[in-house]
Amino acid sequence: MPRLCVLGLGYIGLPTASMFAVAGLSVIGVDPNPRVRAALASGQLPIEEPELETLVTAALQSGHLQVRERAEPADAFIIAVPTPLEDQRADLSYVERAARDILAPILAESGLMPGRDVCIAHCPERVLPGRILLELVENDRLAGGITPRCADRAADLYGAFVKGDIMRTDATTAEMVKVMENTFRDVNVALANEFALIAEHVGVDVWEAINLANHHPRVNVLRPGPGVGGHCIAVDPWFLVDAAPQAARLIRSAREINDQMPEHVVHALERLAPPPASIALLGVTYKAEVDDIRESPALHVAQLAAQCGFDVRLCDPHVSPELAGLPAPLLPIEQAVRDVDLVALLVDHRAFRELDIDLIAALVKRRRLYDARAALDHAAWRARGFVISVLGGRAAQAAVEHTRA
Ligand code: SAJ
Repeated sequence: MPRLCVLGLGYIGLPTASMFAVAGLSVIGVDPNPRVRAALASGQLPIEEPELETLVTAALQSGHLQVRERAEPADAFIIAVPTPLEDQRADLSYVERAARDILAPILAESGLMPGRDVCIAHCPERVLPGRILLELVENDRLAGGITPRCADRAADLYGAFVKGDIMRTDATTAEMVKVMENTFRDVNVALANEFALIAEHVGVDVWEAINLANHHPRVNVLRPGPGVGGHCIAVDPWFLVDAAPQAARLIRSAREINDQMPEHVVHALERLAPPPASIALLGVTYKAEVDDIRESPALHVAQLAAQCGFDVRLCDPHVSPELAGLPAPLLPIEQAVRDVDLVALLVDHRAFRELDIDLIAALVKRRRLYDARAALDHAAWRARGFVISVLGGRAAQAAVEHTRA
């Protein structure tokens, strides 16, 4: 069995390293962050992901996965490090540093030729946070080699645990496919968000309209919301805009529409309870049931609301209270809603959908609710006397009139 070294033990590197280890490979998992290594050493997970704890525990207990600060000699290396967005361009410095650390000394000392003597491939990860383990195994995946032989070698490696098809291509096409997939989703969410804005103007409930439209056999409108976040969908389309600014017009517009949604939400909040009203924002992460706040639209809403003069409190059971740099205090639900003028749902975590409405009604100062995900049981909230406004909802305007009256 080959020996493998995985650089980066984050959302992708940790599940990938563990999968290979459980499949029987000897895996060195490398992360320079001492907090990540300490968490794993004490049996804690540095990230939240369903079923991951069981997999990582099995990998560590088998002895096949060993966690280290630095890379060690191996037959194959997988680089799984971040590519954050800097001024709408990818910051590749982590990838470059990892590649330099591993490859440069080997190539300099040995005179080996990339593609001939050392195989290099790009195998972009396309798993969905929340379903990572299932999709790592079941999804079809890309092996993008810098030569056909490199693609074959990468496909052989991933064949250790992937059940989906492993499709061979070149490295650039592999990256184009990944970015196109995320752009496809971004543009489709933007369309749903644009429908929501239009529906508010014409007095139609967008949720009802989408539901009806989706009965058409070739239509699948996605869900409007407070914007698009996460480390990929909110980021990848900019790479296409950067590569061909003149051609990427629809893609740029979609990005702009999604990026403007937090502002739209804050305007709706202002209409329901003008600043300096106190407001409890439910949800900080970029989507439901994850702990990831990268590019989170909920965070943008919180920042804008604070700038507008709202007295903002945040609540998110998936986010650690130790997290620094939030724009407002992160509080348990009872403290977050106590004496507030307005409660706003930004992320449809199950914990919020199952809230004790009587408790919330008893704690708030004024019973006003904004639902940016159409995720709550509005009849139940209304029965407790809440005035409700829903993003893209017909009731939005009526609620505003009612509040003014
Ligand atoms: N969103 C909506 N409405 C929707 C769907 C999503 O507002 O109907 C928002 C979410 O709230 C979130 C954002 O879009 O803020 C992205 O969420 P997501 O669940 O669509 O996707 P991610 O970012 O968690 O994962 C995506 C996936 N890509 C595609 O589905 C094409 C995943 O397969 C990729 O591996 C991942 O990006 C990645 O890392 O590239």
